[in-house]
Amino acid sequence: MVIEYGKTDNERAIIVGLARNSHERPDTEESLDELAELAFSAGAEVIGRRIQTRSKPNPAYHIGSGLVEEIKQQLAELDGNSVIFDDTLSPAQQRNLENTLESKVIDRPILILDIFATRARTAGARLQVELAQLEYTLPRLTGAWVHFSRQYGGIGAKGPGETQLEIDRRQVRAKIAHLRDRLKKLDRQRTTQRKKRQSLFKIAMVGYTNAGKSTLFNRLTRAKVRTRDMLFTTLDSTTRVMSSGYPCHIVFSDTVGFIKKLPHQLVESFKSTLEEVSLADLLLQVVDCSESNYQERIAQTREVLTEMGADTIPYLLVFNKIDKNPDSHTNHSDKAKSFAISAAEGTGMAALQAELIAHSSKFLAQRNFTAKTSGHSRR
Ligand SMILES: Nc1nc2c(ncn2[C@@H]2O[C@H](COP(=O)(O)OP(=O)(O)OP(=O)(O)O)[C@@H](O)[C@H]2O)c(=O)[nH]1
Ligand SMILES: [Mg+2]
Repeated sequence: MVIEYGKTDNERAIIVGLARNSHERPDTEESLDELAELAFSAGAEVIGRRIQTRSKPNPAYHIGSGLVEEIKQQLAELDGNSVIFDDTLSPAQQRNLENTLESKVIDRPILILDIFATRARTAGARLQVELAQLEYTLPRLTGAWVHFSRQYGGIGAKGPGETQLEIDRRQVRAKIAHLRDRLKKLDRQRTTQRKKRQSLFKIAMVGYTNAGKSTLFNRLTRAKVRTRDMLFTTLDSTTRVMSSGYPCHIVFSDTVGFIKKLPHQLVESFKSTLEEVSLADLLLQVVDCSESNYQERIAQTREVLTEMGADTIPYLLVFNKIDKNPDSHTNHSDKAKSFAISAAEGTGMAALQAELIAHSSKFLAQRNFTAKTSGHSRR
């Protein structure tokens, strides 16, 4: 992946992951690769990585206290100033680590929130990110955390809004209520638009970030949504209605991608953006099959869909980027129908579109049947 964020905000970080046993180590390695990519996207330079195998996280420090000391030394030797953990830290763990390491301590959720904050462009996305950041920060508003996060700045201290994160809990709660209120107003507009589309067949792209959802969306609708080789290019939803070549009008939606350990505050505050997904009649689950761990990513996407209550919506697995990896798409254990395509080159699109036509015909027949029968029952 080409990462564009060369500038580093002077953030020099050691990244840290835990494996429960030796079998889990390769997974932790992969997860740390992704964490490094996230760190780089957020403007940090990764100067070291550590993995510890232990059956249970240490309640005080997440990792063992011996490793904490080693990391402290390594930070001093390499002139590092922050440590990024792959797992969510409890407020107490974060506080203890910052006090002992005397440096900034970040976890994966705060890193993801930070990237969202940098990428948010539209009013809706900015409000939603700010809300998620405040929800995440609220339980962490202790003297020590505020002291460190304010002292160090950089990752974890960025916000899309015009105001700085307030340090007083009461003020934060009031701000949360205010943001919810503003979001509700925005939602009303979205709801009106959605109502107009209620009776149409709705298809939404879902999947891991950078899988090629927007590229597929553009190919299906001839839209020009921004696509890039970087994490979280799309943060808002785009919708296009198509009829040419289909038996009825189809509403296609492109929206924000998922990632492993997506902070639940983000899922919660992006609820309205993600309604394009939860209200869809069919999901196209886009999978980048050129990634070695694409199987795991299928499962992680399904997990987020379950969290959103969208796991019962029918879906097709769309294995994308077959131009990079022509064979791997056949290896999957999922029961859903699958298609192998290259959204970039247009390969395999005919079979996928034939399936969409079949689904929309079925939808149309069902809608007509329902209209007829409910008409009879009224008489
Ligand atoms: N080789 C190849 N690259 C592709 C294909 N489809 C998409 N890409 C590239 O993959 C990168 C990500 O594509 P996007 O469409 O932006 O992915 P996305 O899933 O919308 O990503 P986010 O919005 O960041 O979640 C871009 O650089 C695309 O050009 C494909 O079929 N083959
Ligand atoms: Mg996209």
